[in-house]
Amino acid sequence: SSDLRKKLLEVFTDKPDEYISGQELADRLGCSRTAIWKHIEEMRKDGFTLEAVRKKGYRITNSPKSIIPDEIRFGLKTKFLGRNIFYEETVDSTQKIAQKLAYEGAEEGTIVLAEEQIGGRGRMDRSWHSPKYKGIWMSVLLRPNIPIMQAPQLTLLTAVAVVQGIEEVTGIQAQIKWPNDVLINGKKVTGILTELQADSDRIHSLIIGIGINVNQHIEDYPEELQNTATSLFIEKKEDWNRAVIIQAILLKMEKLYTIYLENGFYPIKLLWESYALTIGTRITASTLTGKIVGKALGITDDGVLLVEDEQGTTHRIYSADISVTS
Ligand code: BTX
Repeated sequence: SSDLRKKLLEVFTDKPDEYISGQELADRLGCSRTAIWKHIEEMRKDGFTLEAVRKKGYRITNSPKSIIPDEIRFGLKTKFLGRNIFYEETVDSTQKIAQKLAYEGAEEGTIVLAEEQIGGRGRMDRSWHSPKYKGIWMSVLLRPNIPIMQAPQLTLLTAVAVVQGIEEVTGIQAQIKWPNDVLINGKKVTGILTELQADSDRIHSLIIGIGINVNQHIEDYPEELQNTATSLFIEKKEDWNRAVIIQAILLKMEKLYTIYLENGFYPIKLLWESYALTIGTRITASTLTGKIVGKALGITDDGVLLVEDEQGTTHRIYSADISVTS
């Protein structure tokens, strides 16, 4: 069926601005008009926009290289996550836009999407490479009624949703490196950055930034990232429809978030640990105050990483860069 898709696209590419009748498509592809109709519907689901005009035929008016809001809305199964979408082609950082929207009272579940970020941000003032049309650069606004201390739990929850969404769409099994990296074969495919606004000790809004490398080729990365970063394309040599991945992740995230609000962090924690690369292995945690080498035991309910050193002492790690030691 991907062969048929290819042929269909060739026919449409040959006559880019013309309508092509169902009969002509059927003749060129050697199949029935019903089969053509089925494939046209499939293309629509994959994010193509097709015009169908009686007596004239079909014409493609938009291909799925963009992630315009309608492309996300069409097929989105969530109740509130991603129901309110802000989209711009080029932005400084989707985080900044989401912060402004949050401040102005935007509803929970609002998302901000861009095709390209000029000033994409990571943690601790690091930058996030966000080239045009190649990835998912998204900020999600949540308003959970939880104490500030629990905010890291939502970062962990998001990592689980990303792993599940990627697996559902691509079949690729990604892993999580504490606290917020999603890796495939040891290379970074996703980074997550959580920022919050709070009064006294309650969270007012939580802005979860998710950067997913989707269709980059290795040469799309600056040299210094070529050995540490990967993309879904690089892993499977296939171009992916970003809208479908966004939809899958939003649905997973909404389900997990609902479980979280009803049952607390424990069920999320179990899932997180099942995807975690570092649990049970020997790691080096580089913190601001020094290095701790030992076995990663798991995470606490606050999302704190527990590491047992050679002497048998357990350390609580709040913030660090982790590398796997063998
Ligand atoms: P982090 O601080 O864990 O990772 C940032 C580091 O990762 C960089 O210093 C660099 O070494 C490496 N890096 C930069 N870009 C990429 C990339 N595309 N792929 C792999 N590695 C890279 C992770 O921070 C959090 C990133 C969140 C990005 C999202 S995108 C939507 C939202 N808007 C925004 O500005 N940030 C978030």
